[in-house]
Amino acid sequence: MTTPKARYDIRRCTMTKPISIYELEGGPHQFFSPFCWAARFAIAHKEIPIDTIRWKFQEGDKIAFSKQGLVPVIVDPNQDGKWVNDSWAIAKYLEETYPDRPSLFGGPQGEVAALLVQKWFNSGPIVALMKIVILDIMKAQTTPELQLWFRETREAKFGKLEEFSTGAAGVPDFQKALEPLRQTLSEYPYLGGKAGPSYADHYIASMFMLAYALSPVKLLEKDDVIYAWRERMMSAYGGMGKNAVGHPESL
Ligand SMILES: N[C@@H](CCC(=O)N[C@@H](CS)C(=O)NCC(=O)O)C(=O)O
Repeated sequence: MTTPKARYDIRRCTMTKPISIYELEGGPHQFFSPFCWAARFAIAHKEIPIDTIRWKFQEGDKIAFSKQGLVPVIVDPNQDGKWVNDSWAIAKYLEETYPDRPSLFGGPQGEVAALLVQKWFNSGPIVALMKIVILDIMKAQTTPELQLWFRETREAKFGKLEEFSTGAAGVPDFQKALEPLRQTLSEYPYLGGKAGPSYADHYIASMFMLAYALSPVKLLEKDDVIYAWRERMMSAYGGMGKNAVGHPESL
């Protein structure tokens, strides 16, 4: 199978002011929010430089202007400082605002397909992944207060974290949950097809970036087509994924 290089023209980046992104950080410099990563990949795909504003849980006051408390939030100085929150809304905003740049969806049909990919991942694989990494997410919080806050808010959703967590023992379940992705990537190098990555690729890659940022657990076997795809995604856009702080031993 041919593996086209992700299109990325760094020169075009200099023609547009950086978009600021409020990005969730653990310590030190571990960017672990999948939703922030999805937005980050999408901005890079549009060949727009990124200005990272580090943000931690419970810093809602810093993004109060967005009238909600979750990241990612982006601020676009090329559009009079317009802000957008929510990774999906950000992808749609970028596609609409920068139609002359490489497309995130490849057209309206691709937009619907990208939404389906997100819904699929969120309806199963995400829980399998959470079981592997949840304790690592808690440990990455930089103060005991934040760790306690993380525990309390997540235990309300998942129950006692030590019981919910499987650590590395959950890898076979996660791999099994990825079967539709595996079968698709056996036929195409990207969810965006032969041309290169699309937003559907960004979304799933962002989940692997969460794991890479915080967890030493190996999620994929080397002979898995998803492994090679993850390598391509982490190397895309100037190696944005590979250059991030994380656990190379987990790859
Ligand atoms: N649907 C939102 C989800 C955003 C989200 O849940 N962000 C998390 C970080 S991964 C957050 O900001 N959490 C802050 C909190 O729970 O207070 C998106 O896709 O952007």
